[in-house]
Amino acid sequence: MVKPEAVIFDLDGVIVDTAKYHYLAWKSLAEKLGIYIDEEFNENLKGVSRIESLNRILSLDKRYFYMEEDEKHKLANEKNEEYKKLITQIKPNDILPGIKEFISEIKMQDIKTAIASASKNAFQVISYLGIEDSFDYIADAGKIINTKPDPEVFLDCCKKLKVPASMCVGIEDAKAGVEAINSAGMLSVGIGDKEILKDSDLIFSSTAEIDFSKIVSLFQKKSEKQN
Ligand code: B16
Ligand code: MG
Repeated sequence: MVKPEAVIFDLDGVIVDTAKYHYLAWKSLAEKLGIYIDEEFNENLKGVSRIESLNRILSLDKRYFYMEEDEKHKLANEKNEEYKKLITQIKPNDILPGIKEFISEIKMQDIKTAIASASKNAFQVISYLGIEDSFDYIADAGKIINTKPDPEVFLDCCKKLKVPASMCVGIEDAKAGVEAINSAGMLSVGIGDKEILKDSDLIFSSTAEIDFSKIVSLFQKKSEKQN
């Protein structure tokens, strides 16, 4: 029976809900610039790199259509300092429902695990959660040149795990992330809104709903079609 050899997880929005902290930090920076953002707009920032998130916020106000790169980096850094303060609240209990059980289930079946996050704070967040040992590999976002929706971070995980992309499953909460998994040639599992994540091979409305048997059965169907 064919089954996946690795499961590659996004971090923010799949393992832990850090979106609320990213949002608070961006909102506070945006307010200083006289830009208003709400939670609906924040959806566009999920899975997107720090600098691209800033670009999307600045594009809301024509006064900021042009800004020197140095100035942008200063602002992005300011947001990050605020974010780093906020995430000190993260505790092992904040791991999203069902994730611990899901990781134990796949590990019992000798399936490898990795983290493919766009966040340069990923190692810190994982350490606050106390789950460093749950993963065979954690990608370093600082070394990834092309961010999601480019597949680079997912392909980096496959390479380090020594598993072909076609034998991997990727789990994401963001549209850009699902696109990245699909372009990597992996089976994509979306967590969240059916409309936003409609390009996923399989969607669960929340982490509590993740069902490994459904993933395996779809994985088998997909492999049969390809052979
Ligand atoms: P940082 P993921 C992404 O993490 C977040 O979803 C996104 O909102 C954030 O801008 C990005 O990381 C960069 O994060 O500023 O901490 O480097 O969902 O790919 O785990
Ligand atoms: Mg995410």
